[in-house]
Amino acid sequence: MNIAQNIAAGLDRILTMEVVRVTERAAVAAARLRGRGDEKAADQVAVDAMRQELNRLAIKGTVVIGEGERDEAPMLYIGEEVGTGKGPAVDIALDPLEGTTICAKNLPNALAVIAIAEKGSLLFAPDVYMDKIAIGPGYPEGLIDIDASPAENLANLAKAKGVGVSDITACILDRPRHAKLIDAVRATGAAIRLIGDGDVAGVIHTTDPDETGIDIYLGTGGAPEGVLAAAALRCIGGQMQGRLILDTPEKVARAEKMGISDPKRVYRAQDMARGDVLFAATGVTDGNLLDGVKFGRTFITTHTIVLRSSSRTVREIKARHQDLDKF
Ligand code: VTB
Repeated sequence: MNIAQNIAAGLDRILTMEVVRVTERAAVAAARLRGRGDEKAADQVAVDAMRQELNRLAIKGTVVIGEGERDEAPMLYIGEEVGTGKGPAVDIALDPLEGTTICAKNLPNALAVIAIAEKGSLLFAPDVYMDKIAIGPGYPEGLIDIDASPAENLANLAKAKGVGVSDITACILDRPRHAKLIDAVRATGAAIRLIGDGDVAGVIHTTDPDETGIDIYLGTGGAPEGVLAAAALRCIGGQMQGRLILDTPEKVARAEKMGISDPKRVYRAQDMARGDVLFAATGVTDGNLLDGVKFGRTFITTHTIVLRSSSRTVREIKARHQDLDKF
């Protein structure tokens, strides 16, 4: 496909490289505030850096998943137009610092993330919880089911992997609301990796269990993070199901306003991120898949993963930034 055809098809291929700079900048900015115990400050610098870089991209972009509604987020709010305005019309889901608390505590797996998709192809998810289940690639479609018990899902996964359930590790957010889920998983003999935050990374980790040690993601986390994770899985492969938790009339009404008519609908990864999708994540703190930003004496090193659904290419980019004045 040549560039003109590519633009016509939706996403410009050049964007795949250009987008790296966006998450790199956000990650470097946040990493300067790693371990300072100030979540807000780390998030703010990441937002500023991401927005600045995003506005240099040759796109006509609209933020559909961002820092919040316009009245609560001054920058990268839902509906904000970003990019130079010249280029493909795209929808953008982003989280300049996914895992603000882990960054503030300097714990593993804080990321700067973005997904860019053809206009109209990302789920407009309200900022509510989403029940999620995800596994990596290479398993028959339908192996996991959000409505089945954890025991059933774990047994089916173990069987398909050719191991015992006790060889399976589930990743779950460490939250009181997950007490029952945690008990149910432990009762099967499976191991759990409890994470403090960062379920985008948690879901992505299922795509490479040999490297990350995680086979399945279970539990409820943010719905916006669910769409970001779904975008990544669309590119790498794997299966995910999510259901919004709309447990009050106010949440149902909010979702309706965003075009969600069936509050109980189960979304698969391909329903949350349709069409051609680009996904990029740069490590802020060291993690299982990505290294964190390293500040050297003469250069800064960043580690980024860039994915594209149409080609399913997984690129890892380790960059040395020598022009330190820019950062
Ligand atoms: C997760 C996690 C985020 O929010 O989505 C979580 O990925 C869910 O909300 O890093 P609670 O913290 O209320 O459980 C974060 O922890 C923070 O946005």
